Amino acid sequence: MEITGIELRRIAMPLVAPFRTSFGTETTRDVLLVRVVTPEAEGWGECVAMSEPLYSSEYVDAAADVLRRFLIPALPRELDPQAVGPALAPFKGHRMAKAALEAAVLDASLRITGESFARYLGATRDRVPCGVSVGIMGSVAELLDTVGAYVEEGYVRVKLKIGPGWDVTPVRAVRERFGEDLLLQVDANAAYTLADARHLARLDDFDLLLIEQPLADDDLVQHARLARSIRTPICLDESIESAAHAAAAISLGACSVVNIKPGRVGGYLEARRIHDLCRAHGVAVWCGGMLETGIGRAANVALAALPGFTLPGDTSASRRYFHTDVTPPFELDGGHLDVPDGPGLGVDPVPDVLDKVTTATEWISL
Ligand code: OSB
Ligand code: MG
Repeated sequence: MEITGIELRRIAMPLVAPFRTSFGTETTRDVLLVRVVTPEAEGWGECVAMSEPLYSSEYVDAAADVLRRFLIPALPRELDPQAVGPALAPFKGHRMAKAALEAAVLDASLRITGESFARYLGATRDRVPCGVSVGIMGSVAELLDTVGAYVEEGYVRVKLKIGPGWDVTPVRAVRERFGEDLLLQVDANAAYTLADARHLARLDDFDLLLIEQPLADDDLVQHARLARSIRTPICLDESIESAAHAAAAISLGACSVVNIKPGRVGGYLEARRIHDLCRAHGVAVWCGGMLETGIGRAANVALAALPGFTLPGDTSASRRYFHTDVTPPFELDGGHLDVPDGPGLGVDPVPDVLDKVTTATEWISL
């Protein structure tokens, strides 16, 4: 099956509430969607790059640029998901852009063969337990209200965003209010240095599942040192951009858990390789999120259904992010999301909704 063309579509999705991390505040999710068109089916991919290069070096305008200038021209015309990674490999980095293109090819191809993402990737479950990522708030009172509402909705695990000045106090308050049974973890988004090791060790009192990315992205050796000086397990997010990075982190002892985000690592196939590697080494993984719309969420939920995903992910329901999602909403049922089982992503964008949020489209003929 030949690809006839590719659409780059930019959408603006207002968030239900601002999302604050140690690196910035997001109020509208600026998303690049990739649509691969063939005579028989089309496929969608969501690029998880954010509007500014604060989480990683990628950002939406750069992703669109590298896609139109380099990645799309290098894409094999024949629709073959396995061929995408090798064809794009000569171009360094830009993993989020590559991941979106590969996901769209994969979706189109699976819609033709009738297989779901979950089945193709090797999922072993039909529903996945869901956690929620809670941003930095203006006050502890506001945080407790927000966490309380999520617990009420059924989320089985809570992740608190932390940073210098917002760590021990909010974590203690949440632990005291919601009790020792709440599955609780924190995410620093690289906001600390090894000089903060003694301070971070204070979090050991709160029986956290893990601390995510305490130190800088390129500090694997320092993460290994930190891992030896605190009891809380270290999970890496930003540091792991490939299976090779995961292998290095594991052999250094830099982490005992990995947050897998398909966009960050260049796609669902590389994400599966990281899953396989971690599973073989007894390293737990869970599926991270980048405030995706229903398009990216559908694929993430499929990935999260693989057997090595032994911890609840940041795969929250649509309403945690948006009043109106671009697909039919993902809804929590007893703290779980159902894994789509239709062909490809198993969900379709709703044309009217999509048109309303679209800010630009660009058609590239192949
Ligand atoms: O570090 O995991 C992160 C969102 C945007 C960028 C980075 C991160 C996050 C989240 C939210 O924590 C996860 C989600 O609910 O999608
Ligand atoms: Mg993170």
